[in-house]
Amino acid sequence: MNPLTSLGWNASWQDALSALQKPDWTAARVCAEHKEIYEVHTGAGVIPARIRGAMQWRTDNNDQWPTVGDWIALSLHDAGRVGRIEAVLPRRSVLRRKVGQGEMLGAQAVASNIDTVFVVTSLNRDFNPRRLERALALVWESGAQPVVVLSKSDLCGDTEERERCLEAAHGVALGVAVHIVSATEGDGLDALFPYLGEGRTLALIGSSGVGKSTLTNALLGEERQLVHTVRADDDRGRHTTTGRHLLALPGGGCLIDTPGIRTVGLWDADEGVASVFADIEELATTCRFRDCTHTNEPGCAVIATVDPDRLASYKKLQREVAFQERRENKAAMANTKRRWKAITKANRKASRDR
Ligand SMILES: Nc1nc2c(ncn2[C@@H]2O[C@H](COP(=O)(O)OP(=O)(O)OP(=O)(O)O)[C@@H](O)[C@H]2O)c(=O)[nH]1
Ligand SMILES: [Mg+2]
Ligand SMILES: [Zn+2]
Repeated sequence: MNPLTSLGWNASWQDALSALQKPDWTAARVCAEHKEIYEVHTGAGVIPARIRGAMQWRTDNNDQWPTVGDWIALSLHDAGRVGRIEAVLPRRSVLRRKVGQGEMLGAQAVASNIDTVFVVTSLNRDFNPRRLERALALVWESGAQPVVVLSKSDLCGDTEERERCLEAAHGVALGVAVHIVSATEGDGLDALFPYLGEGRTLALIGSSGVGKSTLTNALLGEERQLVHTVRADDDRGRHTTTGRHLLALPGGGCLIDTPGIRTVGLWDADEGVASVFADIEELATTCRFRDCTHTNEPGCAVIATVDPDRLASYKKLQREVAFQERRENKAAMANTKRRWKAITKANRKASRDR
């Protein structure tokens, strides 16, 4: 089989490439991103590639920069030893995170064209349903399918504790599969294999130290990703994985290991929030008042039913989304104003010159 097919290349990607009408450009997939250089898989192997007219990309939407997982149109140079990224084919799914602060706030594509995202969280003591909720919102928004992976089951000897975590995970991850694994012991991995295979792309996200790279190595069947086994305080501290890497799996398909995201930033996650809290949104339709804020209104179906902690995090996420929308609108308005100013100026000059 064509190695690119194994990585997910298919007829509809071919159509997207053909539509560019550049017979010299060839298909490739971004495997890793360094400062100015990308590693891309051409089917014949992995080669370094630069991007066409860097300045042009930079002034464009930052979000359109090539990212790990992107299918790209590549031109080959130097007898095929190096490539140049000519275009990014329209993404089918994209995982984004919030970067920067204040006025510099923006979204960064973390990985694209993913089918399934393993949201990894450690059973150890790090387990935090609120964080899981946020990560799930991010995944729903990306267009990929989330799966919860509770890791390090070997460190959680207490069955009661395990049950509690499992129940809590099911509670926030409605309709999402939850699996318990130990990557070091090899327990529970069988249940993960159905998500892998020819043409499928998997990504792993989760806090630093939860065991994403250890799981990656276990699924690869070889030690490809660096893991600090001596790290005693294994749920905190430094980030071992520093970049995102797309790795081909021996049984077909590929996976993207990511560095731990310290805080899962939300971006344009309105739909994501709605999916995670589908039950609340559903209940809200039965509140007595249509604009019920579920705070202290009489006849509120939400307060009566939903766990207060869960309701609080629902509201917090909603506020966060609303805040980001306002900020985006502001930025959009400033942009329009700037453009109008330029147009008016040009018009004035034109009428003066006439
Ligand atoms: N006991 C046990 N330890 C594990 C397991 N999985 C990972 N670890 C340990 O947890 C620590 C962190 O594992 P990593 O795989 O590097 O974690 P990571 O999520 O990739 O972390 P970052 O790359 O920093 O985001 C290491 O010391 C691993 O040996 C497991 O299933 N059981
Ligand atoms: Mg890692
Ligand atoms: Zn209500």
